[in-house]
Amino acid sequence: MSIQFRKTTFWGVASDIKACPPSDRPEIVFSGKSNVGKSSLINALADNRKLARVSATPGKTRLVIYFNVDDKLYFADLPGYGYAKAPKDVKEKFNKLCDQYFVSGRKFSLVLHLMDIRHNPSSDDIKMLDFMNQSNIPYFVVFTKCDKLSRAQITRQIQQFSKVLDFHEDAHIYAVSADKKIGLDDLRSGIEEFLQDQLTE
Ligand SMILES: Nc1nc2c(ncn2[C@@H]2O[C@H](COP(=O)(O)OP(=O)(O)O)[C@@H](O)[C@H]2O)c(=O)[nH]1
Ligand SMILES: [Mg+2]
Repeated sequence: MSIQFRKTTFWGVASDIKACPPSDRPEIVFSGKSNVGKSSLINALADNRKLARVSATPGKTRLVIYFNVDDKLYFADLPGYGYAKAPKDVKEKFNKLCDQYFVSGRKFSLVLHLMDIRHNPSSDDIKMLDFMNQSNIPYFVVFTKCDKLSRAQITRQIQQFSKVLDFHEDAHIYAVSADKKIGLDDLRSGIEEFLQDQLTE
């Protein structure tokens, strides 16, 4: 069976955990700090520029946004953490929702943790990776905006990150560009393969 990523539609927004859709299919969570390229990656995977609103203003995504992928799985676009510009109370609300999501016992299949290939990991990235390692949460690491560097630089950055970050041995690592459509098929296949036993039809 294969997933038609092009058949991705907006499902809705959840302002708290109770408003999330029923856990009736595998859920893929997009995590990573604001502006790392979560919405752009969702659009790129779905090959639909208009799907998730891509925002140039950090911290605009305030809720969990759900997408229905081919009636087979959900994409969950989590509010990014580390909002440099958001007021403190807003920041706390985002973080609370984000935390709530991960400790709610809500079933999700896989986290795609996004990091900008050009930037050093933030302390939130390190915390998130530690948390997922300790909680046995399956995740892939997705380096974004790879159009900004040469192939050699990308390889060097990934080697460097792998030295300083504690990636789980099962965590696949991808280098993508939503803008230049680099690495998208690899990521789609990785998701499909990962979900093979969880998809019913
Ligand atoms: N050069 C480049 N810019 C990107 C890429 N993906 C996203 N961006 C830009 O990064 C900014 C934030 O993207 P967005 O998807 O809204 O990030 P989000 O906050 O994580 O959802 C926007 O200005 C995008 O155009 C990419 O692959 N390459
Ligand atoms: Mg976004």
